Amino acid sequence: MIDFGLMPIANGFLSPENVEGEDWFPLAVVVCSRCTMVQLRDVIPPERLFPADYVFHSSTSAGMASHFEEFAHALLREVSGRNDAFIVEIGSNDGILLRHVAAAGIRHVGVEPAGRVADVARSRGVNTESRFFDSAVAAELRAEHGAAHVIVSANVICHIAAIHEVAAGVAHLLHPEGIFVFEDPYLGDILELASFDQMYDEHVFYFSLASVQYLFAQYGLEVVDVMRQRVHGGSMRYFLAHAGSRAASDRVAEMRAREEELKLGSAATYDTFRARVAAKREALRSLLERLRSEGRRVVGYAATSKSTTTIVYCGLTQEHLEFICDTTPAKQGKVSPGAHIPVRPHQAFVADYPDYAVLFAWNHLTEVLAKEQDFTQGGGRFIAYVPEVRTLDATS
Ligand code: DWN
Repeated sequence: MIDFGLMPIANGFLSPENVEGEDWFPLAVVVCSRCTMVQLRDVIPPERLFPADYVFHSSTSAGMASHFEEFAHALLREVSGRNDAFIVEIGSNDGILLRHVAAAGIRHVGVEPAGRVADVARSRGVNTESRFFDSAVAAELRAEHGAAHVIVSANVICHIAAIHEVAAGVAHLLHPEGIFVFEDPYLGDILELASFDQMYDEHVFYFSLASVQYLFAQYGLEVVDVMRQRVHGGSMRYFLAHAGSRAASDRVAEMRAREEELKLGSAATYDTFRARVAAKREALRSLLERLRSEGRRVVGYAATSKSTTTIVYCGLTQEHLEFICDTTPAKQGKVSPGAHIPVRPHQAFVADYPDYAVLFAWNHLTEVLAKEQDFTQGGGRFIAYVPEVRTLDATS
């Protein structure tokens, strides 16, 4: 579908003294002709991508904190009235969701392999096991705690190359009347927005309803509802249950009909996507080249995972971006993967506003614009590249 060539590890922020010998891996996304699953052609072992000191903390965005609070309360309503309720989260990160379940006194386990974020979750009262979820872990959890009434996962299932292990584990662990709810970036939105930067080593799968139905049906699980979500540039929340245990909402058939219109099985769909992505690369590069020739100061705003694909694919260097500001302490003082652009604290941005800031956290646009009014009202401009390359004015 699209071949980005070689890429460094998307979240592999490096100390400046360690840039020699950085590893590069092929990044190409392909489409299964049988089930239309869009997925990475080559995968990197998860231990390499999610080490103990993995740098992404879910709680870095206020918008995401309130999204997960609402999500947790919806799940709590699902189990209300059950005094034996048991909720499992796959990839619970720093406990952004499960802390609300813990606060409600509901039995729960978060399965989170990355040790540092798991410790943050524990400090918030979340029962956390630092392991990769698979069918063996599912069997152990069921033996120890009983079947789960809710299994939940957000922005995690699409990261797990061993997806059949996950599906088998969920089918085994899920209570006969239980619900498995997960959300991930939605292929329909990625194609519509040409958000090519969602494509990086951690995102193994780019789900559609069709591909999710095909996959989980092999394990006796059926999609009974879907809900579109605005987060992360457009996501889909899928609700699955043991086949025949719940009636499917009309939304499932409606969404399938919309996907037929998207022509996810047609090569022409991906040809269009590839052409739009290539045009965006040229537009972003030429805008930044022009600003450089005019002597404008430009920085990157947020050292997101997505920024690695954008920076490397578009051939951006410190000549284009003086630095990237980011609020995550573990990224500050490091350099970006591949291009080795310095990552500085947010204070570096505020202390000496640049003329322009490339918004790598475009999925948090509303939150960022609300908190950066001093920058925009002082004449500073954000540059966005999703859905198209453009300079945002102060009222965007
Ligand atoms: O799937 C994934 C998603 C959910 O989160 C992961 N594979 C990793 C991660 O992706 P990302 O890094 O692209 O996520 P975000 O939420 O778009 O960006 C987070 C980064 O942006 C953090 O380093 C913090 C930074 N940030 C910032 O510096 N200022 C974020 C916001 C909102 C800000 O105002």
